[in-house]
Amino acid sequence: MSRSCSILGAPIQTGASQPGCLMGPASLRTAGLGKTLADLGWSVRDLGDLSIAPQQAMSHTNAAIHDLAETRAWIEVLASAAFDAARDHDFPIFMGGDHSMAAGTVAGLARHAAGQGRPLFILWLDAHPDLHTLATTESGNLHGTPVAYFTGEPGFETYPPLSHAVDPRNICMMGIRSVDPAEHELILRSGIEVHDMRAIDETGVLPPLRAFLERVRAANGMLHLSFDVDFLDPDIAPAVGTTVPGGATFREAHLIMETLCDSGLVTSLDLVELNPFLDERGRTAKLMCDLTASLFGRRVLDRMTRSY
Ligand code: NNH
Ligand code: MN
Ligand code: MN
Ligand code: MN
Repeated sequence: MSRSCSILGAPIQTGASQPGCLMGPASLRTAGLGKTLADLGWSVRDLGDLSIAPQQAMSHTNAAIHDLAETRAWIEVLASAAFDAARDHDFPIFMGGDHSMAAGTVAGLARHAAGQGRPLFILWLDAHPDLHTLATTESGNLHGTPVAYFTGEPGFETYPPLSHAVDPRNICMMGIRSVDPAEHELILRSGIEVHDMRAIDETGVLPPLRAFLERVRAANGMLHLSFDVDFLDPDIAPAVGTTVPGGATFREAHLIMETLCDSGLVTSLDLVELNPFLDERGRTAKLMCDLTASLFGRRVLDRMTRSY
């Protein structure tokens, strides 16, 4: 019997500064995400897009914060939808939407993992650690806050109450190359494993990835991959509002996905921050689909075999 995956759209953009991420799910569907996975032998269920009700404005002592009520509502809806999707399918995929949505998806997945009696691990592929609290964010863009929230940092009284926090020692970040001072301080005291781009330049992606996967396996963990488009170098992935030069290459990104596939350990996925308004003829959306295909079992040799 084939394994089941679900794809669920979260057209949220209130956590970012630039509009456009709300078209992310449509762009990934247009690039053929569902069919790509079905062709790889997965049984694919498209659950459509989530939505939120109109919200009353919420203010915060940090006046930089914008769209708090909408973002909070998205997090609440997503936490519940992610719990349901993880219960009902072997492998849920959450299509963003800006990265504030990970506050919801990870909260729901942590609740699901706790119900299974298993720890939740997070692989965070991003140019940024997204470790601001509502007190420390200076941009006020809430896509910079999900990791601080789901690890149970204080200062999130206006977000939905978190039922199960993720242990910071179960988080591995790769690709990091833009860190604000408050985030740096939190990295040092939290025990989150961070491999910045300099570390990747020095060792390549495989040694830190394999060491992390061994930890997940030894703990019988569930593993959620949260993939921010800006992890990739802007030359190959222009469709993101917060490009940072010096990102992961095409082959580094595929090698990570192929290695994750071989491990069999990944149990859920966020595809976030795709802004189709900034894309060039769909190339970033297609790349995100191809990377997902590598994670779901596409192999160069299989393709050669099929074409002969
Ligand atoms: N750290 C910055 C901020 O808080 C950038 C966050 N932007 C992201 N994160 N795209 O992945 O505004
Ligand atoms: Mn499950
Ligand atoms: Mn991010
Ligand atoms: Mn980012």
